[in-house]
Amino acid sequence: MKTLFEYRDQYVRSQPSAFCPGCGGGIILNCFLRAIDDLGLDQDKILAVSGIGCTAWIPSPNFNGDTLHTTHGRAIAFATGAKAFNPDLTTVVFTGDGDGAGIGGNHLIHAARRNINLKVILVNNMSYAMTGGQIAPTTMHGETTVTSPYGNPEFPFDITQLVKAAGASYVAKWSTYHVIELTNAIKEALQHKGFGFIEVLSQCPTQQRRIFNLRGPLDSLPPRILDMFMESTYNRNRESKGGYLYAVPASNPKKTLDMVSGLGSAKIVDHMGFGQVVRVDNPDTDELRGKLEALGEVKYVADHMEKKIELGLFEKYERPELTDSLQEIIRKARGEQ
Ligand SMILES: Cc1ncc(C[n+]2csc(CCOP(=O)(O)OP(=O)(O)O)c2C)c(N)n1
Repeated sequence: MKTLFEYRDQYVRSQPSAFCPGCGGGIILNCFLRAIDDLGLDQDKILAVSGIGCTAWIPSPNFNGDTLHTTHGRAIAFATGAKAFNPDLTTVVFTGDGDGAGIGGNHLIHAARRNINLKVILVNNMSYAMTGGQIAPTTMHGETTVTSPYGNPEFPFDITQLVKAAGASYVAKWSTYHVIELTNAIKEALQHKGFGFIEVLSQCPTQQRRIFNLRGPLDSLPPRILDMFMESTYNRNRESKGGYLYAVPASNPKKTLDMVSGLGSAKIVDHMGFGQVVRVDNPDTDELRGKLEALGEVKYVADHMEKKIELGLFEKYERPELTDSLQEIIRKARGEQ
């Protein structure tokens, strides 16, 4: 097993980081580098393509291989050209949710439809982060951003389902909390012949402090957001254990926490759907529900699966791939058999 320094020296160009402290970009770069290292891929035969935004800086210029930093929303279009011209290149696109699902959304669905052998890592930080945190097509309904100070009036895309429906033959979704699963998914996608898509929920302390109404010092936020990803998601390929409920406070979470003491082990957690809630762990959830509902400080009692985001592997199957079909057309056009 390589040391962190060996990974860095082999795969990362030495330079100051462009990321804000606590950004998820470094985690995603790390997972990508470990995936290519585990697979023994030649970094000189990898092309990393990105558009514009913070996410675009994950490979470019950090990755010590070929990188193509293109225009906003057009990374998949550039990558399609590069891959069609040189099918032997392992071509990986890093795109933000604004870049890939907003301005570049059309390229995304058509690449999935064509089943071109590209890998797309779409980093969903739920806003246009680089330009100040404006609403993106992934911002959740009701959330506060600089362009929705009274709450987002729109509803987001479920990008994973969109890409799956468009025909992608490998689709997975993870978060920056799930580093092992994400690394394995990148490896699986790289080995898959066809359009491979991975959506990654990523932390952006700079913008998400507003979106999720997180208070406290900035350096306390990255681990809190990672915990929030853990608390607000479940793995569709593994049964959820349960044995706990969320008490949504009527006013103050601290007051609710004090009131539930004695009903089970309880703590205040951040939840992407409910905000700050008190999680009460007690295997007898039926009895617990009655007791929580009887407390004046509890506005609502939520089931352990309620408003959770589904992660895991969503699609994996084989079907004809575009660059193979293009090569066949070239052979035919040249009169070769
Ligand atoms: C054609 C064009 N429109 C708008 C911009 C301004 N712009 C730069 S980055 C960005 C947002 C990127 O958001 P996202 O793709 O979600 O990436 P993030 O920064 O969140 O990683 C925008 C709108 C641009 N550079 N080019």
